[in-house]
Amino acid sequence: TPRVFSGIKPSGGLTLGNYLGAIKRFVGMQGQMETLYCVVDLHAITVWQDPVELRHATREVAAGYLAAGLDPAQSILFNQARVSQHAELGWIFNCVARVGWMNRMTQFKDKAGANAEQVSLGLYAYPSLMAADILLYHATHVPVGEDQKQHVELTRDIAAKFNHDYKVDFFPQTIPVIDGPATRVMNLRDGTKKMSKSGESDMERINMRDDADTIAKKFKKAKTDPAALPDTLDELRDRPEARNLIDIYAALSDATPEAVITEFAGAGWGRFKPALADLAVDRLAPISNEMTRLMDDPAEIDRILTDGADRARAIAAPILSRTAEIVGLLR
Ligand code: AQP
Repeated sequence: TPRVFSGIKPSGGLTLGNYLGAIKRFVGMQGQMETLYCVVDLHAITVWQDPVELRHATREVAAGYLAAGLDPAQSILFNQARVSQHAELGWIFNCVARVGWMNRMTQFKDKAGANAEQVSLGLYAYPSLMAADILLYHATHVPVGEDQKQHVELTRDIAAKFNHDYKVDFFPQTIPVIDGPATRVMNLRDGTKKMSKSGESDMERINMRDDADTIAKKFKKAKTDPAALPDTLDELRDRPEARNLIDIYAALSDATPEAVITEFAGAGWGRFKPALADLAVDRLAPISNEMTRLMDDPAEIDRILTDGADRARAIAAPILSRTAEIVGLLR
């Protein structure tokens, strides 16, 4: 049976990249298949987090899920640390995955940079825990942004190697679901880097909870090139910043980038950027306001997450038990 799993790290405030690349698409899959959406706090601590801020960010990601339209009656919403089976299966997968596989992960190289000896062992093993997150539920579909494609492919490799090593047909081959115009929302100041929660400058990103003035200012200051908007998508090949703003407009308005180009044919950035800001405010403000309302009652968020964790555990526990049995662990 098809089953969807995905998650977001509570490593800061949610960005427009998280919204378009993940949450908006999570909502679209709800009701079509069984859906589990996790706040992956164990992944967040691969980089040091202030404990008070981590608790806040965990609840805030959950608030973002709820405010954007995820419904606890239709989806299982929970945080990873409440379901201990994630860490347990993660360890088993650390023993299945190969060091050479981890060495090929481009996200690790990007995040560690020249500092690879000093980052946590957890950051290095992150993709193996992510494989556990997915396979603990035998999830078949994982909606993610383009940046996570390599990790989902690694998940498939781990499943295949486990099945091969233990001569079983136990873990499924998961499909990464990467579609739509904004699977890789780029940094507003550098169109060759992705927009990240923890990027250096706040001007690089739109946060889901930015107010209207901030959103307008950030788009106004967003890097572009001197040329006007193009007539065809082809012209955008070497203009990553321009391409990014058009893709964002397309994703927010559920249109194709081609339709956006037609709509703004001949216009300059002076007309396009304010229109983009208005559109972003129109889409984000209701979600942001609802997040603020939800965050006033953290006990209610915790109740939803605890209930979701109980339901997630009911699926995870038998799969972990069976995995341990296959491996030969006495429990
Ligand atoms: N810029 C983006 N464009 C499209 N999708 C994105 N996602 C993240 N950034 C973009 C998608 O959001 C989901 C959750 O990602 P995550 O928060 O778990 O991890 P990340 O990709 O490492 O996100 P950040 O924002 O870059 O966090 P930091 O800065 O803390 O490392 C994923 O599906 C991801 O594809």
